[in-house]
Amino acid sequence: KPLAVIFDLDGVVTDTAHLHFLAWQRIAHEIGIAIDEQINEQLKGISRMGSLERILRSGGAEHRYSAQDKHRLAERKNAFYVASLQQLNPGSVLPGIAALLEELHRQDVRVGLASVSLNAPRILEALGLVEQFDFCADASRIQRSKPDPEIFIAACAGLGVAPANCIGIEDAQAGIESINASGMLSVGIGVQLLNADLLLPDTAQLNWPLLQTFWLT
Ligand code: B16
Ligand code: MG
Repeated sequence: KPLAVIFDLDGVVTDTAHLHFLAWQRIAHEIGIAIDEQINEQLKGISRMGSLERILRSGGAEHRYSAQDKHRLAERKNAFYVASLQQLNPGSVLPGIAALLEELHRQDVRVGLASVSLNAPRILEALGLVEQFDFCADASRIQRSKPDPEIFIAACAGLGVAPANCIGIEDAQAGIESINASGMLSVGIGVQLLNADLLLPDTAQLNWPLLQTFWLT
């Protein structure tokens, strides 16, 4: 029976969280809200508009902006963020990931992407990884963001593999909840995550023999 591994992007394949943070910090500064790396932790795996709402709430400013204002702020953040993506290159892939992707293909394990980022296609392009993914869930067609399982279920369906035969890899708590609710096995990257079926400190620990052992036990 076919098996698949489905990756989150930001925090698992590459570290774009810091670039998201710098772009949000610029927007927050412009509207007089101070944000720190701690709030950034809560924005991981959360959609663009969801992130803006949290930032506004943290500054007690959630009622100060109309829907149209919020739309403009989110677009402005994205323009800063997209400009910063020019820094990405194949060297920006996190440790262990490129080797794991190659090994999965050698083992005939299907490879999917479940990122809520609307910029995922251009990020994979910049990393030189487009060919390595058999199916990428289309974030623009996802109605409910992580922790809802929708995006991981869409990735399983696109790969043609039942969730019970898929492993999902995530660095965000919302992402682990999403994987668990989809019926897949969850691998968490980062020591503070709760409820992951397997927890690893960083991506350098990821390899096929380890995932295979985890799968079979
Ligand atoms: P965009 P992931 C997520 O990526 C990021 O973790 C999150 O911080 C970001 O707000 C979200 O993508 C949306 O990104 O503004 O580019 O559409 O972890 O799901 O790969
Ligand atoms: Mg992530």
